[in-house]
Amino acid sequence: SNANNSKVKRASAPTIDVRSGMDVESLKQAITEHLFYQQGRNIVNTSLNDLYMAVSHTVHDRLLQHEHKTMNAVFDNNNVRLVSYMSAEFLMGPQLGVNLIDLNIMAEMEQAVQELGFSLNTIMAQEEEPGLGNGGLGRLAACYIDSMASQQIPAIGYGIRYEFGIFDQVIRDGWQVEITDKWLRNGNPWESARPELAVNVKFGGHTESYLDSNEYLRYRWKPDYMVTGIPYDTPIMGYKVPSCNFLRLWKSEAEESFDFSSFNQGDYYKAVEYKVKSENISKVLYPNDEMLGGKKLRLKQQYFFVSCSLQDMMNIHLRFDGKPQDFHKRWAIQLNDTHPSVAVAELMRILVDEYHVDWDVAWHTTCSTCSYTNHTLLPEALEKWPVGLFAYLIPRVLEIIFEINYRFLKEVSSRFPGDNGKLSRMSIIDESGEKFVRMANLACVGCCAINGVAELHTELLKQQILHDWVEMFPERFHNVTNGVTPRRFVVLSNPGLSNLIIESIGDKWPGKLDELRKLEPFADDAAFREKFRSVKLENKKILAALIKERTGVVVNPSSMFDVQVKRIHEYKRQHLSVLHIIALYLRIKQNPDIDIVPRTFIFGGKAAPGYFSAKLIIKLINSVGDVVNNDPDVKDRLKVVFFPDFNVTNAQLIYPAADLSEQISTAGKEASGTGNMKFSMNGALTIGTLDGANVEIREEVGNDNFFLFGLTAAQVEDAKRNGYNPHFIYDNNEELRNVISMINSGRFSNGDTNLFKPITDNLLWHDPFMLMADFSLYIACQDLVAETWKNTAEWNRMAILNVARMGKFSSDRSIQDYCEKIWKVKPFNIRKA
Ligand code: AZC
Repeated sequence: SNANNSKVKRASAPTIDVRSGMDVESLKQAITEHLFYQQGRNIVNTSLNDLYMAVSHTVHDRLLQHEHKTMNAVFDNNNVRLVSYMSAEFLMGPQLGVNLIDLNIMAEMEQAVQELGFSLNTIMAQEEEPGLGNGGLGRLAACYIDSMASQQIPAIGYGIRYEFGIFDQVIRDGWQVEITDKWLRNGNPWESARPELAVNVKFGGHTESYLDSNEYLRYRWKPDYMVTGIPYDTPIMGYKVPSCNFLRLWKSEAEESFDFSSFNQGDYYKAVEYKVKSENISKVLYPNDEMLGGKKLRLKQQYFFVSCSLQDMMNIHLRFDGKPQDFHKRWAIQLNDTHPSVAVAELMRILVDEYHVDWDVAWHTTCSTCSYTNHTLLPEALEKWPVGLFAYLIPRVLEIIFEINYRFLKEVSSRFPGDNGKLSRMSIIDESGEKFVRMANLACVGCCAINGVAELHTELLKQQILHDWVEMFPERFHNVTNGVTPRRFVVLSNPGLSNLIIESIGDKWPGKLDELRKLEPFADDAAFREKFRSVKLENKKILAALIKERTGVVVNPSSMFDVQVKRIHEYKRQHLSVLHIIALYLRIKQNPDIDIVPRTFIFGGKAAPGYFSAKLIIKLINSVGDVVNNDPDVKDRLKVVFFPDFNVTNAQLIYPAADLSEQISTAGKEASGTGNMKFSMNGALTIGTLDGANVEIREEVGNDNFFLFGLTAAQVEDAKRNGYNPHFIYDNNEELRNVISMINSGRFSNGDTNLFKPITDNLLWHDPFMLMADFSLYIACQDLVAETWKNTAEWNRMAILNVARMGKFSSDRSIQDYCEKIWKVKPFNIRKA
């Protein structure tokens, strides 16, 4: 009755709540106050960045309220198992937009900002994204912490607060140039430092044994020096639920700012050097994707963040009144690839050395806590570290690894007597030459679950690199197919499509993506198809303007946008698409009046700074673009664009504007791919091989709605076994010969016939990724794509069906799989707690 009365009577202004109010007036007031009290500015003299900071702080306040309530509810409940997602990379992307969506205040904030005289889009564009990851692996971690919050799974993401994230890419004269990513330069409104939760990590020195008060033989580590880890927390809000988790990233600092002994001896430089050395650990993200570094600093980073995180988790566990050996009842750790796999040994060290838990009990605890996700079959990505480096940096951890290995190999010999091959393959130590610690083996020994990231990938893992492990521990193996968050990659990135879907089937789908099935009937509705087409066209116009601004190239928004964006790598075969472009160009040159579907080829992606071939592929794309884009015979029917600095911010503008998604890796090489999912969700059709998650995407959308080509993984292996001869294929395919000759003629390199030789020679004489074998199949499939494009109704029908059938690829589903198969964790509803 009271509520009824207030409805009728409320004539006066609503009460303003600056810290948590979600209405327009409260938001306006909060922004104005933050602007003044944190940035020292007024609305009339504010810079765009100050305004961005004030808006973000306003949102951050609201997140903190939810985080506080969530953590109180979780910590009040002694039976909750938490997930610890450990990852050296979190490719977060900009935070403001998704947080507004999760809090469900996008419209209110838009209005608040507008009434203050600004535009929310401009403010959002001001954000410098935290690019703390390389590619798929780091972005997956970001999608998963989003979905864990949305599924109300209590979880902490643990990683490194790199001062410099992935480099910014600029293109000069067609070549990639790397620029330092100073993402923190204008301040980061989303994080809070928690110096009171700092922990110390040991490095160097030696170990010694001693007898404890019960006369037990124990070991202790006398380090050379210690480094302090300071945690920085970022709230991770669930989508339209009250749960809010957080990401905890560690920054390294010197344990004391001065080493007084050195200082007293007059060696001031040495004292400061120690400070620099400590701070260097979290300085910069290594930019290698799918390539092991072998660098000392990289191993220090790994051990640093793993040790900080485990100590922090133990502190939390003890605060719950847990016993050290019950650690696994409190925590489920997911190791994102082998980068954090030293956790297996470090957790043993903490339990055995610091809490004096018996080895066997500690081993049970450790194995029950940890699980490992593998992300690649590429042999060059399997991490191994020289034993000498381990001994030098973390001697006690190496001793523990030796002990784990000794006990494990005894078990292998008793299970497979006389099988020495197995022993040497499964040993954590590679003793075939210089000795190495094999991180994947350490992970497989110490984890109760091991998973691949797509069905095909998991099968190939079991058949190939982890075959011995399946024989030993079949029950440990699982598949969890990757997923992506539709909040960021549809709702935020593609408002036009989102609104169209909401008009048609309601607004439940972003949190329950299977609902998209209800769109299926609309594929046959001409009026809907027309609206769908016009949303896509609007997105393409936005991207076209951006392309003009960033590259100077003018593209036609009604041409087919044929897009390949991902890290540049030979196995991903960006150069296969280049061969196709040149084939089309040749067709035009041979017959300028040929009827050809206008296409805009858009590439984007970074190459590892030391990866020569990948950088040359970037140069090739730009060089082909220079010729094709400016040849009057082409009459603007083909355009080639290299969109510089592909990152999450740019990705959000590219996926919604794509017509065709290129997923053309050599079958068996791409573990899953996740860009493939983002494209389909935004209504692009895929041209792809039977690789990674493409297989499952095709299964879901239907064979007729997917352009398949190329050898299968099994055929690739067969061809290799039977002596693959790329030159033979070249000799027998005229179009292919003409394409390669055109490159070698210097046509794309101002007459320089050597520039691209490394690429063409490699294709003709080695071709490890089988471009020659797939060339004619790819061209034929692209011709079919062009034919289909001519039938607009049919194309859009297929595209709508793609959107409608993408439910499986929400990261919410992936997280549900992890919870059921691996973590044995259930959603924790804080309202009911
Ligand atoms: C990637 C895989 O290449 C990609 O196929 C997969 O989708 C993604 O992980 C997420 O599982 N691997 C990496 O990015 N690997 C590294 C070391 O960066």
